[in-house]
Amino acid sequence: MLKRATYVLLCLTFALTFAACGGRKEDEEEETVAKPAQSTAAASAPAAAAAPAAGGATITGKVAFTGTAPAKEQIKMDADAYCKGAHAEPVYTQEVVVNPNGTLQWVLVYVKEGVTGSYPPPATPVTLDQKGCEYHPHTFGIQAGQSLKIINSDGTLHNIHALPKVNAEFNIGQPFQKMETLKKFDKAEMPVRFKCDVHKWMGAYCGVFNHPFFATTNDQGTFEIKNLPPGNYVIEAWQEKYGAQTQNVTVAGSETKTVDFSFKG
Ligand SMILES: [Cu+2]
Repeated sequence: MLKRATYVLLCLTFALTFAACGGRKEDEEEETVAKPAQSTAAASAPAAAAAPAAGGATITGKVAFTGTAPAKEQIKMDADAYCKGAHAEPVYTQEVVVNPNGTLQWVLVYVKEGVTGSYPPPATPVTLDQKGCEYHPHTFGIQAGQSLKIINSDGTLHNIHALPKVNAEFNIGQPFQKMETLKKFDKAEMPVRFKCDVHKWMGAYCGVFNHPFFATTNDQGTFEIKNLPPGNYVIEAWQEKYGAQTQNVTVAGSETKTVDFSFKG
């Protein structure tokens, strides 16, 4: 308790002097503030695709799962009393989430090839919330240059450690509840893993794209990519355990085409 208090005091002193907290490297893009997080609903919502010009084609589909689902693995949060106390029900890893309808949640689906033209990053940030000592959402897409708002909704220390290979790595301590940090990835990269150095069970993935044509499957296993200009595209579906699959699709006008995927356990 005393150690924690000392750390907090040190951080505050540091913050006043250098506007930095958590022992990270200086980074001009980074902004850390302790202020109330946005509403829970907004914070937990899957990362929405940015809004390109309306119109164009829609690609929709479902990611099915066949074979035997791996046994659900319960997360033991005993190492941190706050985390353990945040859950009345057992918590399971999200590496493979098979929905009741036999589909997969948290699959990133995106246009891998075929996008022409440039799509400036939207001004609205994508939110990654640390809540109940889990990341929300578990997988998401973001545009290169778009802000990623990292929120600590927990009354415990989280350390968000991004492990990109193309972009710059970052590692930020967020010791206070309601702390927010803004980060950006400059270049397209897929996937980028996040981990927490304090809670070994915490993990999330994002894809960084030069366009807004990406989506994450929901609890029905479906996805929707909207406003695609006419063209030939390669669509990829990526699942952290089962890897990636691609399909080709051609769209014209404002038609809707279905592209379904299936992963085998
Ligand atoms: Cu953590």
